[in-house]
Amino acid sequence: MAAVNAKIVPVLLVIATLGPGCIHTSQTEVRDESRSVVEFENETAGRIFYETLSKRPARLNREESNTKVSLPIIFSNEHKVVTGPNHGFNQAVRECDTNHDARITESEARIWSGTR
Ligand SMILES: [Ca+2]
Repeated sequence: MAAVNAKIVPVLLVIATLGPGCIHTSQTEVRDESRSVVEFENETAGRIFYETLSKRPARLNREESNTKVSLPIIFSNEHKVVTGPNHGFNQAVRECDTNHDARITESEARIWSGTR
């Protein structure tokens, strides 16, 4: 019986030391990708593309994942991964360059921007 108490007491002391508080760690990591290489048919195609890209809501250009690990009352850890700005650019290129030839034509840019 005394041996059991000897093991439980340190655990209880740790819990008592932590008290009602909880050790919480939070970390946000930005992961970006390399920017897609793309060319524009002409200056107008590039201008339309970049103007449309700049008007897009930020939520369309980002992805987020969130991992939470917790041991109730004692410990919790949150790890968030967000994508960087190149992800949004690459996503826009994939949407705009409909035939995927790494060349955005004025027509593709106009269709993508909705300014036909
Ligand atoms: Ca194209």
